[in-house]
Amino acid sequence: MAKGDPGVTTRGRRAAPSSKRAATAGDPELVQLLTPEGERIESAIGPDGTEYRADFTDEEYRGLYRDLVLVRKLDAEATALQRQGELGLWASLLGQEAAQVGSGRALRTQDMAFPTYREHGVLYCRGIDPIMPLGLFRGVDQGGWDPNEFKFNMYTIVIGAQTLHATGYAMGVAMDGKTGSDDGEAVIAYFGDGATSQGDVNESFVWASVFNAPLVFFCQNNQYAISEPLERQTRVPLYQRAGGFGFPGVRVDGNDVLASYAVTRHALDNARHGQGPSLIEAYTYRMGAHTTSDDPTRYRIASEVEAWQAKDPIARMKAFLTRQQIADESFFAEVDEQARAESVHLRERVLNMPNPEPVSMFDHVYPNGSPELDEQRAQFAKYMESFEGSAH
Ligand SMILES: Cc1ncc(C[n+]2csc(CCOP(=O)(O)OP(=O)(O)O)c2C)c(N)n1
Ligand SMILES: [Mg+2]
Repeated sequence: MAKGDPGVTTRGRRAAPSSKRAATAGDPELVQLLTPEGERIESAIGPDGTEYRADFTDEEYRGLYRDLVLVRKLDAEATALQRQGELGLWASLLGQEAAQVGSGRALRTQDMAFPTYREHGVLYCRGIDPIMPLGLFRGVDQGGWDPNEFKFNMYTIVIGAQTLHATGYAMGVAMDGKTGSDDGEAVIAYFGDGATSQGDVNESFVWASVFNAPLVFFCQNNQYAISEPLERQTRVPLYQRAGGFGFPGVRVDGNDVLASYAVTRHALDNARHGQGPSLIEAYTYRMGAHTTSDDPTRYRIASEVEAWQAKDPIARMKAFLTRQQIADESFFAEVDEQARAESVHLRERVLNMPNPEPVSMFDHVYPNGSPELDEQRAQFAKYMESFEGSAH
């Protein structure tokens, strides 16, 4: 989606005016700009009094919808490929599209992202070929994209570890004097609700805070860490943890792409201007399994999933576009057709991915190689040659 700077306006710390909607009915702690029914809320007030709004052009609204649909379709294709034995594993983002597209589109070109293993939507927004994570989960490469080129680090499966990497990186950004202006750099670290119990994440909070690092901690609270429910991670809303570490926290409706965008853009801009870290808790739900190795029917009930299906991030955007006459049936059909064509293309390319030569495992260990590695490679090549001609 081509985007200049959509009208994200925020006003700092002031009391919520009664005419504005501070939150959704029933939950006074959730920044929301689009209800599950697709009703647009003009502005929302965060816990520190910040007023969030996001006014896009019609084309930008349609672009966000297209992103959501494409990201979901490609993810579904990857799940199907795993089921057919073409991928070793897949961690689906089903239900988390708005949190990822909203925050991913809020990044400016110079901003750096540190993902977990589920950020396929953010990866897509960074302009990375969506086949890249499929190569990783097919086991034919280690990820394959250049983190510096796309400003999107490698997937990290060790829970919470990337928050430390992001903190060190963000401290470096500040030390290099790259903050303090509109062109400043900001960093975003993604992690899950379960990860908030990890020492790494809490240590990152401490370091980012005391060094005033330009870092946005973006927690997708999808209610589960595999089978472990949120109630086993915390007794307080996760965003409130930030206060104890000395930086602001906000909870956003992670199924609302507009609010996810507005809150993330505001936090990133604060960071790039030298105002330090913040925590965003994107309140969402993992509608599918943890990964294709998981069976969620063992630990959660169907009615819970159904309740969240009613809050579907794509359905509410579609309802909004229809209600406001920003898009019609022909647009929705065209997006569906694009998604179908791109997923077919993805499938064809995955099936044609070459298996790596075993000796290639020695590549990329060091940027410039090493004599020891050269020796090991030569030994291994000789070993592999010994099988040539035999049926092994
Ligand atoms: C350090 C570490 N411990 C355990 C695991 C196994 N593990 C993989 S995913 C996961 C749950 C993570 O839950 P959450 O942080 O909520 O992220 P989600 O997958 O729900 O997005 C666990 C425990 C791991 N990968 N790394
Ligand atoms: Mg989780």
